[in-house]
Amino acid sequence: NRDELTDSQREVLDRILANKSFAGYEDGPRKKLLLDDDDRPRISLWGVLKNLIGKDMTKMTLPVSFNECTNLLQRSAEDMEYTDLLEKAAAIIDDPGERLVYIAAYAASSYSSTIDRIAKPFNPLLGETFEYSRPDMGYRMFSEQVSHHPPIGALIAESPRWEFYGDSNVKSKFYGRSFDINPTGLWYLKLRPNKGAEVEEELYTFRKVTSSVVGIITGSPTVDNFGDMEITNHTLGYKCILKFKARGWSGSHAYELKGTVVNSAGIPLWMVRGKWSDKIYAKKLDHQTAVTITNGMPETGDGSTDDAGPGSGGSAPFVIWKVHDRPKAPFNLTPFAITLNALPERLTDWVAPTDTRYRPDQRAMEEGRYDDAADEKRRVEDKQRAARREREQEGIEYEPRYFEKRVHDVSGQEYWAYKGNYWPLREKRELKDKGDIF
Ligand code: CLR
Repeated sequence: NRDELTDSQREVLDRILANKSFAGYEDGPRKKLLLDDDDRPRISLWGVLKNLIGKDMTKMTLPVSFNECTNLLQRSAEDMEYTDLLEKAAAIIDDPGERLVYIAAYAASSYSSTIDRIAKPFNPLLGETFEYSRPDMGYRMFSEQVSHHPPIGALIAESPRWEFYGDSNVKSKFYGRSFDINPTGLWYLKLRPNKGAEVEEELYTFRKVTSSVVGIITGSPTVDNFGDMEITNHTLGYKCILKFKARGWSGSHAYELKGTVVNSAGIPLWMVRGKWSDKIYAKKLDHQTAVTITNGMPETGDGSTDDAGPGSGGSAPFVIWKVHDRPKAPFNLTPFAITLNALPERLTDWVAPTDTRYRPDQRAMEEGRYDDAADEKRRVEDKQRAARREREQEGIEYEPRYFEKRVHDVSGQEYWAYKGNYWPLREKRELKDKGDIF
């Protein structure tokens, strides 16, 4: 309901609609792939990786059977799966501490999609783009590969109540025992709470934790996600330190996370606890519990791991996030990931020629044509190299089409800012000649 929106929320809604950002998406999200089963040949990871110790992912040429049918731009787009948490935080949560609890759950939720996905996403080509609109959820998202070495994908998602932007500057290295992936970019989240909130707009930032493929030598590879994530509300000074525990030797700490929300004075107000694979709980701390905090982490005392536990005070824990069901699917994709690469007839009128949906190698992979996928992958990568050589010969410096480097006025850090030009070009159907990379 437009009347219920604040001025700034309404402004965004009007811009999204004026650009006809939902045109082409009328058929609704795709429910299944063409394939019922991926039937990829099973190869020993260690057998292939043992000669590649010390290398990063971009310098490994692996057989396509190590790939899944997505790419890194689409893996970043998977951050949109649980944006209902952002909607909720902005629309109905008045307490800024509790809002941060929802933002923390959102930041953790994207890791649920890493389970059983031991496969290499395709590397986006320089200048490749990926758009994704969800009329049913009220947002539009756009991303572009802005650098090839190092691989950097910039992304912006816009909705009346929130805006999410940043870049995934992925550093990876194979250490022999484990394969570590560090997305080093800073992510920004603008939240526009509903009428009546003490602020019109809040800015949050956070960095992703380390993802790591472990169990390679033993033949039971698993993705683990671990490290500390600091989520900051720059507008009100609240902070949440969210600790992702490493699986450990026995796997006894698998998926666990816990964190505390503190206000600008450092007083702990909320506790977050749970598993990024399953459920996350929140618990409001009372004054009593706040005092017993030791080195920043509240102790519940009962040692429980899969719920927040009764704790020693404050109100009862409640579930704020629960993972979506995951029926068996090719490449172990989540139902959300399945929706990403769909190219219904009516969408072809709108998307850029550089959109991932037109990538022939990924399309072949998705349809189980693995030899075609390998051939096409080689062809588009050759084309990318040829374009780079041509630029070098002519002394042309590559400039991304839709994002540019700027210094952020709040974080003071360099980031990739959306130039604002993709959706208007799309609206006027002027994308047809914008790039030939496949
Ligand atoms: C994790 C969630 C983040 C974004 C992100 C970036 C890079 C992804 C990572 C996620 C998950 C694990 C990942 C990684 C790139 C490579 C790695 C997909 C999605 C896979 C598992 C490495 C496979 C190694 C091969 C040798 C098989 O928000």
